[in-house]
Amino acid sequence: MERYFQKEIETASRDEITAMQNEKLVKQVRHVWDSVPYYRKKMEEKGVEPGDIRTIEDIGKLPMISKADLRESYPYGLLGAPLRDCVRIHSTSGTTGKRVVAFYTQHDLDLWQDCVARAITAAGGTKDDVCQVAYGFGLFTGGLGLFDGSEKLGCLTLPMSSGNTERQIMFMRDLKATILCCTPSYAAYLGESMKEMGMGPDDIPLKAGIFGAEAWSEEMRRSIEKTMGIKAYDIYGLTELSGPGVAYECSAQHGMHINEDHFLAEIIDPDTGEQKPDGEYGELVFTSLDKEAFPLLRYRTRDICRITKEACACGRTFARMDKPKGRSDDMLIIRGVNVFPSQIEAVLLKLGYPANYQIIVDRVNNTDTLDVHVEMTPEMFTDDVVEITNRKKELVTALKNMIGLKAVVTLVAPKSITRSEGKAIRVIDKRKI
Ligand code: DLL
Repeated sequence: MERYFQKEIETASRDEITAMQNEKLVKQVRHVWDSVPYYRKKMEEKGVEPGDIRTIEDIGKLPMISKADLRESYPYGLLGAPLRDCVRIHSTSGTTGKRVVAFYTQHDLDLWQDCVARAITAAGGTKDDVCQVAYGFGLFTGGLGLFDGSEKLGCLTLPMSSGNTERQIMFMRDLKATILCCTPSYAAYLGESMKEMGMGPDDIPLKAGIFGAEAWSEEMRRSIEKTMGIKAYDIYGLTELSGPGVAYECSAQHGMHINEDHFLAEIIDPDTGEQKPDGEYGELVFTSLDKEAFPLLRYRTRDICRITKEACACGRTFARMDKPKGRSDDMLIIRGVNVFPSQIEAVLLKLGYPANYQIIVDRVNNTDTLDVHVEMTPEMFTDDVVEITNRKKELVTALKNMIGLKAVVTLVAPKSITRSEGKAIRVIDKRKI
C-alpha cells in the first residue's frame, strides 16, 4: 500500500492544487515586492506590479532571474527577511565565480523538511527505518537536507556525511541501515567497495536508496540496484530553492513529483524564454510559493527536462518532471552536436562497463576532439590485444549510434579513474581551460 507523509496535500485534486498555488503566488509576489528591492526594480523595469499577478496564469508577466542575478546580488541582495529571523545558510557547490548563498528562516526549514520527509516516505521509508545519510554535511544541502527530513519522518538517522567508505559499509551492516542517501556516483563506489570486501546484497539489510544531486542514467540505476539489492529512487533539488526534495520519485518510478504546493514549475525555451507546453523538453524554471528568507520568482535552473500532469499510479497528483538530462551548461557542443555526459554513461553501462569514465574534449587544428576514457571491470581486464581492439570498436560504434559522433575510446585499468564521494566530475573540457 502506498504511504504518504501528508496525504491531503500530496493527493489533492488539480483544482485544489491550482487554488493553493494561486493564493500563495499572489502573497509571494507581494512579499518579494515589499522586501527585495533588487527584484522589485526588475519588475518595475518590466512594467509589472503585484496587482497584475492574480493567478498562476499571470506568471509569464514576471521577469525571470538567473544565476547571474544571484551572483550580482551576493550575498544579501535577494534576502527577503531580516537577518535576525534567519537561522541557516547554505551554499551551492559551484566552482566558478562567486558562490550562491541561500538563507532560511525556521519556517523555510520546516517546509523543506516536509518536502524531504515526503520523498523518503515515497521511497518506502517509515518510522521503522534506519536511514544512513552519506551526502556531504556542511554548506552543501544534501547532508543536512536529508538528515532533517529523515528525523522529521521519525527514521533512526545516521548523519554519516560522505567519505570513509569502509566505515560506511560497516555501519550499514552493523546498525542495519535500511535506507541509504547519497549521490548515485557515491552509491556506485560503495557498491564496488562492498564487493571488494566480499559482501553482497544479502549481507546488508538495505532496501532503498535515495540518490540525487547529479544527473544519472537508468542504466546506472539498474546497476546500483543489482549490486546493492535495493530499489534506487531519484531525488532532485537545488540550493537556490531549498535543497533536495523539490521533486522526488515514488514507487511508480516514472518521473519525480514536484512539491507543487511550495514550488511552481514552468518549462521554457532556453533561447527565447517562451513557455512550452507539458510534455515538451526545455529549461526548468521555478517560482517559490511560500518562502520567507530567499524567495525566488521565475528562477532559471538551466536543467533540461519536461513535465507531465498525467495521473500517476501511486495516487500522488503533483506534476512529475523527467530525470533532468543534465544542466544546459553541462551540455557539450562537440563539432556542432549537442552531447550530454549522461548519454555516454548510458552506452557504457549498457555494455557492462562500470560508471567510471572520463570525457575529455579538446580542439586540435580547429576541430573538436572527443576522447572517452572507460574503465574496465576486473573481469574484463586483459592483455589480449585482439579482445581490447574488439571492445574498443564496439564502444566506438555504440557511442556513434547514441550521439552521432566518432569518439576516440581508451580502455583503462580497473580503479584507475578517481572515485567520487559527492558529485562526480566526468568532463574535462580543455577548450575552456
Ligand atoms: O544538488 C541538492 C540535492 C542534494 C539534490 C541531494 C538531491 C540530493 P546544488 O548543489 O545546488 O543542490 O545543485 C543543484 O544539481 O540544478 C541539477 O543540475 C543537479 N541535480 C540535483 N538533483 C538532480 C537529479 C543539490 N536528481 C543542481 N538529477 C541542479 C539530475 C540533479 N540532476
